[in-house]
Amino acid sequence: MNFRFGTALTVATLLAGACARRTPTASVTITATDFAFAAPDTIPAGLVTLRLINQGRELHHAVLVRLGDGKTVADFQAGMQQMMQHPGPPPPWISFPGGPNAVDAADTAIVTVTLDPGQYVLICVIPSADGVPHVAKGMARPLVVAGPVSVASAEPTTDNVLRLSDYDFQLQQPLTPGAHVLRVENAGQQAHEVVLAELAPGKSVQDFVAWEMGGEKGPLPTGRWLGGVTGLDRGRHATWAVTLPPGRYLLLCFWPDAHDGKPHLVHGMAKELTVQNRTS
Ligand SMILES: [Cu+2]
Repeated sequence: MNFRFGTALTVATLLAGACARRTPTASVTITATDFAFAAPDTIPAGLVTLRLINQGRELHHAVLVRLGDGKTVADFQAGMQQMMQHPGPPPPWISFPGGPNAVDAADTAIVTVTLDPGQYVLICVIPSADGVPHVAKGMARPLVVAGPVSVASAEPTTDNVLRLSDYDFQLQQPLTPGAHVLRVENAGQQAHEVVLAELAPGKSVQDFVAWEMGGEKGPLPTGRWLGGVTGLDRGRHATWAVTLPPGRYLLLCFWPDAHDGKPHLVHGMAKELTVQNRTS
């Protein structure tokens, strides 16, 4: 009894000591519905964990867009109009620090990113069955990231690294079933994203690429969508927490190519992988 009490006290003291040395990472909840975001108006700069809760019926994600100095939300909307008429890379005055990628209804996507102070917009560019991206149905919400940057937060501990390049996904080690925290690095020249989708039974990566190239018609060749990291500029990294049941999955990047405007998944950023217990 006394021993246990003493142990608990020691652990509590150690935890208190550890917490006192660093500022805890800020945590922000973003709720997606069909078709709106609920989120705080202002969040602190620095390391922040973003939890996207999908309370809608459709697939949603939260792309974080940072607007260049002097640019307004109205400028951004005009830029989006332009992009919808002429698909291609986004305007040069916006940047992408990463955000929580697509999850199904009732699921949550969790990423930790470093945000510089500035004016941001949260958008969902996933299209509905009518082909209209959710951003055009109301899924755009301004967000102010206010300084100063808190310096003491520690990055989450990770157990694997996913490297994005032009045009590939490289895992440091194979993914196993269970809970993981991945460091996602963009080592390419262009911005990239990663989203993980379960393959529907009997479907392959070729079926997915064919579906995308065919204008996204007919049923998706996928099952559950399990999040990832939305648009991430070159040289940046984010941390992605995901729990994986065993199965067959796709890693995908839909980012429009700087040269031909096609989604990166047709250039090789569609990778099939099997998540299974390692046999010893
Ligand atoms: Cu890409």
